[in-house]
Amino acid sequence: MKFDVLTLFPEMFEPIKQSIIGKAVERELIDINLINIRDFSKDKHKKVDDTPYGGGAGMVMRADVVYDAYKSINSEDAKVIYLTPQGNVLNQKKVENLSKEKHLILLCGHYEGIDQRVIDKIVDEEISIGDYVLTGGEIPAMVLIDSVSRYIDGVLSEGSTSEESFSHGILEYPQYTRPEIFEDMKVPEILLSGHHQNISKWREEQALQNTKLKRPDLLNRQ
Ligand code: 58G
Repeated sequence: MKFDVLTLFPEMFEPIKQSIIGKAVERELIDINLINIRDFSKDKHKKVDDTPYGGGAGMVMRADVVYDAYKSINSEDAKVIYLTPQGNVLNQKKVENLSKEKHLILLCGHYEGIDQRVIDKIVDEEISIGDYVLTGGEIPAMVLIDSVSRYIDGVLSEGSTSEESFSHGILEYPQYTRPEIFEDMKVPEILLSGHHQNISKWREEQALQNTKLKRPDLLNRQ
């Protein structure tokens, strides 16, 4: 999977080069290419934004600069996504479907957003990571890269995405590891029994109870 990211702040993507995603990049399972939109400003002051037509607060990213940055990418067979609070809200099903694409171009806005004309011209889908406003699309882009990359073959250990929370539409069962006793609290006896059938049954019950308690809304969905 290739991710091209159009952003004014490529340095913001340093954290995603850590841990599991960093390893996946090293192993060439995924490729994350950062394009600095500012490099495409023709202005001597490298300006990328301007005041909104019609008035109002803040600055708007210029259509021509964003378009020139986009045109520097080979976008054949790429899906272009604009991260915006106005987009379709991301969920696990959507993440799984996006992981089937070969090439995603992620457009990150800042300030009051991007001139609508370039959005209309190049964007295939608008996606939001939840109903709140952020200062930029960079964190949502990282959320998308992280969640989608987990579905790329080889990124996680075998079975990690099919077994997990949300793939069955309910929450996870609780996990325990050593020590067997922590601050007077014992690990549930059944997990030490070695009886795999009973353990599976217990975990299913725990997952269902957990969901009823914490996210009852997930159980009333079709
Ligand atoms: C209104 C406000 C429209 C994604 C800001 C457009 C991006 C939240 C999300 C914007 C974002 C989300 C400018 C800053 C998009 C632009 C960006 N905020 N919920 N902010 O996924």
